[in-house]
Amino acid sequence: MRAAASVVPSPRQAAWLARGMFAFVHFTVNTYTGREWGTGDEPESIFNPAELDCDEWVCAIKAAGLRGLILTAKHHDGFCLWPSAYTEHSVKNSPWKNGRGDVVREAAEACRRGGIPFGVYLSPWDRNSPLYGTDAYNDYYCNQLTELLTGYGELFEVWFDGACGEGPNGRRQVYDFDRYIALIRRYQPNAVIFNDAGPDVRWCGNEAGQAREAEWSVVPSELCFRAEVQTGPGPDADRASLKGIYNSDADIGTLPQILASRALVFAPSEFDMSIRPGWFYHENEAPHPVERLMRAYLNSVGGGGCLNLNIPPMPSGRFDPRDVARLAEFRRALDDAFGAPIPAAIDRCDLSETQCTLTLTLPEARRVRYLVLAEDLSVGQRVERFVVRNGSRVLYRGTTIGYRRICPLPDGVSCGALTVTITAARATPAIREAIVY
Ligand code: FUL
Repeated sequence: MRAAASVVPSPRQAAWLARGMFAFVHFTVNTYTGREWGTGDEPESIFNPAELDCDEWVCAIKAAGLRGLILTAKHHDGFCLWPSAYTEHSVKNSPWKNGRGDVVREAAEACRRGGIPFGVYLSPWDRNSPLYGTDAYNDYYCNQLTELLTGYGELFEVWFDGACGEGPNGRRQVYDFDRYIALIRRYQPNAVIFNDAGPDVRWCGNEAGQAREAEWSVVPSELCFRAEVQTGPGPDADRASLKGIYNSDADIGTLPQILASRALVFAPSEFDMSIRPGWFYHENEAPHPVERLMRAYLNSVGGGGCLNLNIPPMPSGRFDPRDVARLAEFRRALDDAFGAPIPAAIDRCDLSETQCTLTLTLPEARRVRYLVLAEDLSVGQRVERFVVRNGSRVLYRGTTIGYRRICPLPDGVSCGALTVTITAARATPAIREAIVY
């Protein structure tokens, strides 16, 4: 338990957590065919974003409060949005800018101008490369990764899709993730790496912005086996086996698992979802209502992870005005909810080594909507259970806090004081923030 309570984020993970939310941009030949997964034999001639304006992307993204952009430099269809030297299947053989365009460069530069960090998605699954399914494909992939890691300035995240389907010759590939990761550490030591198995950031397990009840950032190494091990085996490790545990399981990082694990790692959740039903642009799809985006925010950022919200460009290369309007509306909803904290005096009373009560006294009785709690993760994630009350009325019951927990309070509740009682923790709770809205 003590060991579990002292597993901590790396500096790059801590910086990533502080980002809160950022944008995904899914763009490739699918934008022109209407598919979600390209087949790999799309002609390069269909890619022609005549009105591409990445400054407009960045502007819409920033207006929503998103702090970063991850571009699909290559999706499963294998088409490269930059003129890779290792394939002909790229922008260089498209009519766009007479084959002299580079979407990755334009996006990276627009991010730099706009002051937000840039990241890349490079699909390991490649339905175009004739090398796919052979050892030579890993060289090909590493060459492309190196082009991206060395040619476009600093990257804040590299996104490894776990999808592993068949290539053009019907074969599957054994991905050499250790080699890919070593390249990233060498050229972009500050970038976090997203993958099902870590090392830095794990998939939340769904594409709907849904958090589990307890969203631990401290998880068994059996789940994120590429992350750095920080403890020895739990007391039940010899009797139990966590083989087969996966990101979409309901239970991740709870006590029985911690006790049964071989070792623990720090790997927070990334919640990837699209503003629309599809990851790629389809004209007949509409953006989700703002309530759905808010719900995803409360679950993800409010569940101790980061939200990665996809906005797919249209064939012209621009964002759909409906998406831009929805992003602005999302920002207004966030400002309305979290724009004005109510100053509160905080009193802490320790009940035992692992239990305490925080009393938050407001200047006067006010209508409150949210309580936001945060742990000091530099000493480890500790809180397992807590309850929020106004007098004797229970307003919220929670499990983990982690980097941040947003507690929505019952509609219209008015109070002059709130108490937060931490009823179970793995060590003395270290609360960094308790803010009322
Ligand atoms: C999945 C892919 O298959 C989807 O097309 C999309 O890129 C999503 C973010 O990841 O694994």
